[in-house]
Order: sequence, then C-alpha cells, then structure tokens
Amino acid sequence: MSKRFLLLTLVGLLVLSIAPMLAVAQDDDTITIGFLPGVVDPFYQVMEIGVRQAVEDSALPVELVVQIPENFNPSVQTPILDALVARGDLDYLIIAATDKEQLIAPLQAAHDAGIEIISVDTFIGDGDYVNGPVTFPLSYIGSDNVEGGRIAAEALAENVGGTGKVYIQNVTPGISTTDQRAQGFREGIAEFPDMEVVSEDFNNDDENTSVQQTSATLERESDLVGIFGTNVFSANGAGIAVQNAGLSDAVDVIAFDATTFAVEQLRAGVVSLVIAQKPFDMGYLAVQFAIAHNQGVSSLPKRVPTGYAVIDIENVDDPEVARFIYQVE
Ligand code: T6T
Repeated sequence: MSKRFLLLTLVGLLVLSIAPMLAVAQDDDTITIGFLPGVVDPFYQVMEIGVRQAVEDSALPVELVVQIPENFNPSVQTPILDALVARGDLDYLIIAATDKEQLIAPLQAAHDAGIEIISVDTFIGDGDYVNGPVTFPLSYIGSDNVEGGRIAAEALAENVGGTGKVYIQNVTPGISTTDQRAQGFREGIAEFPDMEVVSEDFNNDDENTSVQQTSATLERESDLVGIFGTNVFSANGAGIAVQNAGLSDAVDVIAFDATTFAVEQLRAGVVSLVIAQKPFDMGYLAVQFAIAHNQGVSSLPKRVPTGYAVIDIENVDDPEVARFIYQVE
C-alpha cells in the first residue's frame, strides 16, 4: 500500500468518524422556535409576518415551526400544543393561549419538557409573570387590554354625549385579552352616570353569531346608542348588523382590531373608531426575545405592552397611522 493511499484512507476514516459530531454540533446551534397563535384571522396573520421577518433578520440559524388552529378554542389548541412538545426539538414556543386557565397545565408540561414559553397577545394565569400564580413563561408581549377597553368607552361616551344604553359584543369568557377589554370598557362606562351597559353577548369568535346576536339586541333595545366589538369577528358582526338595520346614524360602533373591513366600515360611517393593536411588533419581538435568551440574556422584561394606534376618520389617511391597519396581502 502506497504512503499516499494510506494517508488518504486515514483522513477518510477520520472524516467519517467525526462527521456525526459535526452534524450534531450544527443542529445544536440552530434555535428551533414554535409559533402557535389563536386562530386564522388578520391579526394573527400580521403577527406571523412579524415572526417570519424576525427569523429572516436573525444572524443566527433559526428553524421555525408554525401551527395555526382552525378555531379559537382551547380544545383545538391543546392537542396541537401537545404534538409540538412531542416532536422533542423545540427550544422556544411563542403562543397566544386561547384560555387563561385551561392552557396552564399543558404549557407547564411543555416547560417541564425543556421548552421556554413566550406569551404573545394573550396571557395565562393573571398575566403577572413576576408575582402572579404563573411565573414560568419568559415574557408576556401584548397590548394593555384594560386600557384598550377604556379607550373604547371614552370615545363612545364622547360620541353619544355621555348618555344612553350600550352593548358589548364579545368572544368567549376566559380569553385574557377580550375579558380585559370588556372589563376596561365597563369601568370606563361606569364613569358616566347616565350611561349603562345593557348586555354582553359571546359569539365564540364567529362573525355570523355576532351578526345574529347584535341584530336581536338592536330589536330588543330600540334606544341603544352604542356597541363595543371586542375583536375582529365581534366588531365585524356588530357593524354588519347595524348596517343591515339601517341604524348607522343612531348607533355608534367601536371596533377593536384594524382589519381592512373595519376601516371600510369607518369610511362608510358605520364604525366611528378602530383600535389597532401591533401584532407585527408582538411577533417580531417574541422571536428576538427567544434568540436573546438563547444567547444568555437573563434579564428580559416579563411584560412588554406594545401599544395602540387609534384610528378615526380624521387620521385614517395619515401614513403614520394607516401603517397599523392589518394588511395581509
Ligand atoms: O383581537 C385579537 C386578539 O387580540 C384576541 O386575543 C383574539 O382575537 C383577535 O385575534 C382578533 O380576532
């Protein structure tokens, strides 16, 4: 055997023996992040754009696993979460929990399996990840929803001259965000002695249900002056019902979430205020938090409120405001 052949054989054997180690080393460097939002809607679609942009901008290798539930429901979201944990490769999970109590145990199990949890949009427990009953998630990045409800109440009260009956079109009890929006709204309306919240309905995140419930309320409460729609489908349905009843001049609608449909209704005079959240920022920051944590940053804030853009007919064409409309195309 020639010396040259012997040398090549030895190098070949060496490469073969360390190749698996090299592969493992490469895998270990990749940060694997799961993204599990609440449902398919324009709000979470924009959040996903933010998530993907942050992954693209990352100087470090990131693998992203996205799973989107068909319905906004903990019994749909939990098995998807369990399956993500069962993959065994996630380092981080960015999740909008669809129920503040029911998702605690499955997320605790994910955390026990070694996955770091970042809450976006919604929280679990009471959302206080420093002193509250649930502290294991790394952070809660999302709107201040009590404040959002108060913004809605103050605008509505001003529009109707501080007097009259109002109605809340809501999603499902137990969702942290929409519970807090209704709470903030009720607190805001309570400051006006001549105003009253006559009722609140829950549409289970279904626009048609929102239309039906709002239409029934409009028939029952002939002197209703305003409606707060607490999210995309609640607000869409409320607006459609008011429009169908020909009551756009008599009933003021405040829409939470800046879909293009809500903005159309603003221009049509059905909706008077559109409250835009910042889902892109939520998604982008969440990925950056995961990467920072992976790199050893140990003092990430446990709560990051992302703020609002409040859109009305006066400012809807201002590019600095219009950029917060949820554009998904
Ligand atoms: O309003 C958002 C989100 O903040 C909420 O938690 C659930 O509903 C939306 O996704 C809008 O449909």
